[in-house]
Amino acid sequence: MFNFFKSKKKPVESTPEVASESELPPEDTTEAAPEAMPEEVTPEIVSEAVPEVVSETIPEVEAVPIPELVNTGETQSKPKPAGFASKLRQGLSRARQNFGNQLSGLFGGGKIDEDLYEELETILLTSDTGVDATNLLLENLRKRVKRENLTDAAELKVALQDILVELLDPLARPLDTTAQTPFVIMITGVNGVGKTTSIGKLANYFKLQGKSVLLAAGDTFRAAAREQLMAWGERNDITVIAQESDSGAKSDPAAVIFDAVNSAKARRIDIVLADTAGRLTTQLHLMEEIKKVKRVIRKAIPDAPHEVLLVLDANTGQNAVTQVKAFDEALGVTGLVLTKLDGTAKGGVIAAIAGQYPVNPPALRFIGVGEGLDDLRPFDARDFVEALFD
Ligand SMILES: Nc1nc2c(ncn2[C@@H]2O[C@H](COP(=O)(O)OP(=O)(O)OP(=O)(O)O)[C@@H](O)[C@H]2O)c(=O)[nH]1
Ligand SMILES: [Mg+2]
Repeated sequence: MFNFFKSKKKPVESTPEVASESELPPEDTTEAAPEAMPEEVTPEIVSEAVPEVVSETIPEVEAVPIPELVNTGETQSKPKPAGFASKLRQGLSRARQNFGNQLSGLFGGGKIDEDLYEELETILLTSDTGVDATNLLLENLRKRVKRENLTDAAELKVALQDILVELLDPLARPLDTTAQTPFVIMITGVNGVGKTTSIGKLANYFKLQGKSVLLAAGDTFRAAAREQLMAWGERNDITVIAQESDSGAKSDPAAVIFDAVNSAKARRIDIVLADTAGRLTTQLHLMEEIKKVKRVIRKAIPDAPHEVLLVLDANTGQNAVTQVKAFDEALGVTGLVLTKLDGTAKGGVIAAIAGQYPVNPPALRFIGVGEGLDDLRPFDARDFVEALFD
């Protein structure tokens, strides 16, 4: 289950409601107790009056015009799709050129035989679809060919599209943020996958729905991470809770996020988006740290975080599947965000994830197709497949 809430930034933060670690209730007995919060950790509310914006880590965010359709050599007889459908098409142009063009070669005509299935298998595997999903897709395609007495390869395109939609549709479960206030979303994932950027885009997404949003700068590890999030806060005109930059102390991400959640509670903010530092699943101490963050959030709100969003980079191929398993084991992932689909020529990674979970697949909440504020949207299986090849 996933939910999000956003809050509008108040003009000037006069009274930061900062909860120090001394206010933390005792740990649950069911889980390992987190280490005591360091004394120095006193996150503060950083209002939009943020002095500096670290521009080199942040892409320029400007008015987002509807992008032109990329000419991929396909005949564009259909009217130009509007809004995100257009962005999605444009974002997936590399994957479409690669995957779609190979398929059109295959489905150009001729008879359906073993050679064709073999060639399709190769195309799927080299598009990051993974062995399980590829086998499943081929099996379902064969069944359909038999059931519908298809004989011409040209008829396979629509059949494959339908079968892919069937595979991906169970992942398309949108995030409902309405049941709790504040709705606390913890963002996690390996280094550089697009966590912080996705938070900026999500803040914009929720704000456009009229929700109030607050950001928690829980990446206290990487240099400039705080400034990067503050810049997104500034762009979205929302409050960011962060540790003082000049404290010099090694801060505790759990304490920062704990304070942010309490602040959101006090101010009746709809959605808290908590950033965390990137970490490899093999860095066991960092995986322990992120578990602690989750436990400490529960001290502020017992059923929070309401959503644990794992961000995945579409370019990582099969590694994405491994990441889902490892983060889920550590944290109980409730939703996925797949970023950088615009940068990949493959795009089969969603199917690979679906192929791993024939029952109860993880929910793919959002996909990212660019660096702009408006480049992240809820996942829709049919739109995705049609943008991938048509
Ligand atoms: N093309 C493209 N770039 C993206 C997308 N999402 C994020 N990026 C870029 O990926 C880079 C890393 O993004 P961050 O948001 O800093 O990633 P992160 O996971 O927070 O990184 P760490 O905090 O260092 O672990 C930045 O240059 C982003 O602009 C996307 O959907 N498409
Ligand atoms: Mg980050």
